[in-house]
Amino acid sequence: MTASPKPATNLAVNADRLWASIEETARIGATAKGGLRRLALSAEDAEVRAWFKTACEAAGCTVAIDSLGNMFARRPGRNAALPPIAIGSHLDTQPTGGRFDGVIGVLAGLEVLRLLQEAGIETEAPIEVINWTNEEGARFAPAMLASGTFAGVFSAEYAYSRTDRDGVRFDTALDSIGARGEGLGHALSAHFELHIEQGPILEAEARTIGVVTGVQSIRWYEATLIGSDGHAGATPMRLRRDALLGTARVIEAVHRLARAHAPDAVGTVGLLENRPNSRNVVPGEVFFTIDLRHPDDAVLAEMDASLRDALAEIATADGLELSLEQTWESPAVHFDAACIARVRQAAAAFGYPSRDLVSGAGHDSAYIARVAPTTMVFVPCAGGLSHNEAESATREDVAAGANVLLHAVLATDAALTG
Ligand code: HGY
Ligand code: MN
Ligand code: MN
Repeated sequence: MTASPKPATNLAVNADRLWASIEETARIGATAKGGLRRLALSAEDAEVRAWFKTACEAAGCTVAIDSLGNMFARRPGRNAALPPIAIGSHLDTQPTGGRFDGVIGVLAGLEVLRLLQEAGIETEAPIEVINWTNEEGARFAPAMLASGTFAGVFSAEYAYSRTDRDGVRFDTALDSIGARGEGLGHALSAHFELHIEQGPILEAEARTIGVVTGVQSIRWYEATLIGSDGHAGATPMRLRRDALLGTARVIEAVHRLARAHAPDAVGTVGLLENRPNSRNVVPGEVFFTIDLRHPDDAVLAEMDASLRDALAEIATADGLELSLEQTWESPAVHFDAACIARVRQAAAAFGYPSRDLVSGAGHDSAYIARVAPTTMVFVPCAGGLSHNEAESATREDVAAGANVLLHAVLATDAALTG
């Protein structure tokens, strides 16, 4: 490939081609309501991974897979000694997920590869588009498990040992779709991620681009309340130890705790297994999860203490046994100032209205920020809706986000060349 002239600033992605790729991959794991079910390391995940590999190879890349199944589509640059500039996100989804969460980040990366190949532009550094395994944490907790392992936050053994709610281990699932590659961890010159905001701010303020300055703090818990199974007809109310009633009180307490730290705190009980779950048995045991978040680590630590007090009080008052384990903590993240500035400049160069914001959702970039200069680009989604089959974004906004991503990457490459 011959050296090419400096890319024109009016270089823009092919919006139709990018949208067509989103539509094409949306058929893999499509749900009846127009969403996606592509759980990590499922057959649907395997199918979209194969699609992604073929598309990247057609765009002139080599595709490597590491020991966690992370996929790296690398386009060579002039200087092979430079670590690649990465564009990463995820192709796995929630069980009733949307067609844009994670997907636009990976497919916008593919569009950048296609555009550079079409325009015959040779960058100084290699460009690497990454599909991070199991970002959602819906099947294997915690979220961002594979990018966290790449960043050295978790050991590979820990990641492999994580099981889904059917008891299937991560490594067993990885091997079941032939997604276990080799090696773990390599240098990156930078990491950029395009994502829908998954919240209401950009749409409400009619902004096209979110300049993401960081990610809020997250804590996940697993809990079990144990009471006593009983006959729904013959057990007097005063003698019951109803674990589901206790769980209902916990759910109310979690909501009260988040409201007490409004407007930034959020709290969710999202997964619940009621046992024996029979219509005429007083529930004797409930397993459930708690997700607490706040932009400030110190406030989240206070919320943690209040949560523990509240749950202990409920268990005592209802005569229940409580086991509560914090299973994940992802501290607040501040992204790289130079990368943020390039996103801001690229948005301004295209005349896209933008604003800074901190991500409410977790992302692979939160962990990759520990090992490489990292930031994110947000675009609006309708009603701020996400993790919902009705999730939607416009073709224009997705293309705008991809243009900002493209030029932030090219500006990074120019800085590396300089
Ligand atoms: O949980 C999250 O914020 C992300 O969707 N994994
Ligand atoms: Mn996501
Ligand atoms: Mn998600």
